[in-house]
Amino acid sequence: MDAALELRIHGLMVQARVLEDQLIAMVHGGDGYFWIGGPGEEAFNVPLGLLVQKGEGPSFDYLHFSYRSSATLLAMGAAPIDTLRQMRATATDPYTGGRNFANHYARREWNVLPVTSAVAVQYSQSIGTAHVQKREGGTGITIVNGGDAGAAEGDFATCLVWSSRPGAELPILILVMNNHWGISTESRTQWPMTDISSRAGAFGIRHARIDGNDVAASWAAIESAMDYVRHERRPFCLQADVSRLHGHSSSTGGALVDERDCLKEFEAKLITEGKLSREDAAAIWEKHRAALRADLEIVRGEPLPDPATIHDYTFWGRKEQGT
Ligand SMILES: Cc1ncc(C[n+]2csc(CCOP(=O)(O)OP(=O)(O)O)c2C)c(N)n1
Repeated sequence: MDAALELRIHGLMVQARVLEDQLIAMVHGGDGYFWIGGPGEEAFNVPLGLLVQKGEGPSFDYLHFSYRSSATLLAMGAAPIDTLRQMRATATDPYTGGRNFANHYARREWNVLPVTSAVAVQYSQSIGTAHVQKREGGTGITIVNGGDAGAAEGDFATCLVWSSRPGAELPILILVMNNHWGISTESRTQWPMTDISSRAGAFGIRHARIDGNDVAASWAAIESAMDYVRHERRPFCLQADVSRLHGHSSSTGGALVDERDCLKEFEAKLITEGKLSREDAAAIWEKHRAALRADLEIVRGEPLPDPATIHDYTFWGRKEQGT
């Protein structure tokens, strides 16, 4: 990676981290109800977002994300204010109209399917878009990610089975973000293996495990796995070992915990290598903090959903409308 790309990644990582800090503060300050998000996954999630083939329809990548994918969305070009809107559950939330938790995105024009709170179901759903892409040809792929604990669900096994059928292999990049926890269950008490991606080996699926706290390792692994899935039209399973820097969610307090911090490490590396000065780094943090403070003021002035719309987008609402 050249220095310009590294600096771009650093800026997005800072923006993503500041956004998550702001979301946690919103919950503590009464501007939201529940936080769950991705601080500690930025070194992997930002490169992922920059490498996505973004657009609508099967020629582009379909994205089945988890609630910790905020940095990927930002790297794809999402506006941070929209995440604040979802946190405050305003009518202006473009993802769900104020109807779901923060970091539960959905964007049709970028093939971002709705994030669900029920863990791992995305692994089953991803088979559908990958089937379409297999049929259509082209270079669009399906990318699905989820956590280490969720990989124990049948949905993950379903994904391995359906993506590897001989002669009907699917173009899916299957990601497992291993933060070593499922709420309060330690990964080592759940899994006999430390590399969950190795389960894909039993299905003849290529797989790899990387240090997801390392930007360069993440970039290289994602680029090469994507290249394989795009052109061979076969699945690849990649595990990224990451941190969970503020615990599981606001349900466990949301306080900072003592784990490796990919952003601290990356920023220190850029400073040591003379690619970034301490002053410029501080200015980048402050720029994003100030922008988010201003965004929050805007969002505080926006309306909540009209109670009359409560049945919109529900099966009940469809019945009422006779459709
Ligand atoms: C099907 C289902 N079972 C249980 C839960 C409760 N739950 C929410 S998050 C979570 C932990 C998931 O851990 P992991 O898959 O490792 O992802 P992480 O949150 O650590 O990123 C659980 C058990 C749920 N949301 N959905």
